Amino acid sequence: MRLDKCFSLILLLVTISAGAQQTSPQTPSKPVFTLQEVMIPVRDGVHLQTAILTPAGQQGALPILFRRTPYGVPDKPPEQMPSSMKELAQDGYIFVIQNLRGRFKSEGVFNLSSWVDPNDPKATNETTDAYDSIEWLVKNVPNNNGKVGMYGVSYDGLTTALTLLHPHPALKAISEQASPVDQWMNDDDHRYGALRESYDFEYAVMEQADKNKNTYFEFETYDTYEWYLKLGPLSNINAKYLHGSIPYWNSSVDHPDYDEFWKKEAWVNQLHASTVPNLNVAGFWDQEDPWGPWQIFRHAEENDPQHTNFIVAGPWFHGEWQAAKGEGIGLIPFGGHETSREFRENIEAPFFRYYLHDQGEKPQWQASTFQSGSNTWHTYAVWPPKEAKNTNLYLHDEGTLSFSAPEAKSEGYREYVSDPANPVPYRERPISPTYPGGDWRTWEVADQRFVDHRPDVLSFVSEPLDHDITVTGPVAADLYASTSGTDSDFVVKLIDVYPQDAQKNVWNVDEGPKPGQYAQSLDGYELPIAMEVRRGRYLASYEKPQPLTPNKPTEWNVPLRDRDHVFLKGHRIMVQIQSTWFPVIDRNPQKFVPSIYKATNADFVPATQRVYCSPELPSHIVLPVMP
Ligand code: PG9
Repeated sequence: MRLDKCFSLILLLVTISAGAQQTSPQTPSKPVFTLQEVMIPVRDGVHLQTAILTPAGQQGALPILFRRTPYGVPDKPPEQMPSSMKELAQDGYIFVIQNLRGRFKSEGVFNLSSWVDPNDPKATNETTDAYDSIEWLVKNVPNNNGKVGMYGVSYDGLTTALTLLHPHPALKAISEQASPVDQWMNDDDHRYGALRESYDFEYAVMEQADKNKNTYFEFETYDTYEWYLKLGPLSNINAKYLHGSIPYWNSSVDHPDYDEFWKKEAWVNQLHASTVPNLNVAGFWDQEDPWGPWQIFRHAEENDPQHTNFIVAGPWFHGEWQAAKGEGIGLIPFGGHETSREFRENIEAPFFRYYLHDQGEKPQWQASTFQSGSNTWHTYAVWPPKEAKNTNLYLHDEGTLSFSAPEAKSEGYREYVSDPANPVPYRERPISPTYPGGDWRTWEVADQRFVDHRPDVLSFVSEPLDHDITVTGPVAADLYASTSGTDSDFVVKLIDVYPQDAQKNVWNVDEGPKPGQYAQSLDGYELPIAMEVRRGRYLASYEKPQPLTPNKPTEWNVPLRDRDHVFLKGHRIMVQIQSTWFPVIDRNPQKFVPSIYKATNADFVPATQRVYCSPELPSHIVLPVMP
């Protein structure tokens, strides 16, 4: 497989192919695996293209580590050991990689779907395809020890996680990593019903335009902000470009609300027990699937008497834990740690070693994190830790933030005009196409000073902290806000503002980073810790969108997901609020229409937005603060 055909760095790293980026220069160049390609038959007669990588010189029976992907399998063995596999390979595994049905040489149709119908004995889906393939593998792969593990990031994580619904008896352990679970509610395609416009469109094209490759949509301008703005209403995507040719995009258009189509896709709602030992892995700054792993973890927790359900989270972008080292994200260093290597060496490899090789110990914790801010590894007996105490951080109308509730003294609100004709960019322009670009990976840690001067972005900031504040567990915003329109979005960002003297800690290039040192001046850097959007039409009901009453203050609960971060002494905490986040989130017309996919140009209107900060309407962030 050619490297430039791979859609993301992470999948590049996970995918086995020989390339300088993926190999350790010290490793010898003799082949480390032999490769055999087979077509595995599944229950409906479809054959799935599968690459089997057997360690060169294998002695004795080994477990199988299986990965199922829509992105292509290797056609030749790697000459050197990919760094992302080194720690696992040291224990000895037969690695098996399979193309999903309908992708590349695998027969059948690729629906880009997570629907598993437990009541239809004839149905085929990713759960049954995994089951049938494991059945075939344990019977046909020479010298396997009868134990299978599965793992993978993102789509490969989804196919791993879907085995939880009906695992094959030989499947002894899995590590689901950044799997989505409900594509209307969160992760790749929507956030509580708000469309992730650029992602949903570009990804569907990538996977469904051509069975035999990953296709990058050809934009007429490099700055996709400009392209999406000129595109206008969403209906123009099919009218001008796709002409109904991409099934998944058509499904998005046909199902704007949380209807049966999306509820069937929300496979995690069928999961109520830990059916196979599972190491869930999540990135705090995962720009694609930050939410799914926590949902899988929580659903499996409903019934986990053997304690086989674990979660690991770190300050990573999508799949960064498979990078060679993981020493930082964007400009933010991890205090000298090689977090990705440390994760694989100390957590992932021992996990599979215990369940597939019967060696070592079971993890003694339920959750393990690499905590940002303090740059330290932590383990927790339960998640969220019981010691964390929910503490309200209030917004004040003079633009400040504090732990004291607002008093009745001034106006009690702040306001701005949100104009869909001039939306706030989600990252600094030019915004390159999502794939195969590099800047997409780290946009969630971009310095938010690039927007805080805009009149349609409200900033609230605390005094410099006189002690560290450790936030561990689920964070949420509770806003009281109104719009002069009949539909609207509110985006909330929780930000760590670095002190103005951070530059004294810039590291010496010859010596490399030491804890607390930065790659370049981070003076005043505004580092987002959590960001999310809510769409007004879905505040009352996800199934039946409803117009908002103009200018009526309404409570907006904005979940900001699980976190583990220390706001250090001397830093300040900031909250930014805005009503557009483009083009990662489509523009809300701000006038209620039955379906935004059918909105016309005339429906997009400016609106005056108010955020209340009064004793009666005290907008605040809920922080789980550790003692
Ligand atoms: N985030 C991608 C994805 C996963 C599952 C469904 C759709 C998209 C991925 O990186 O694979």
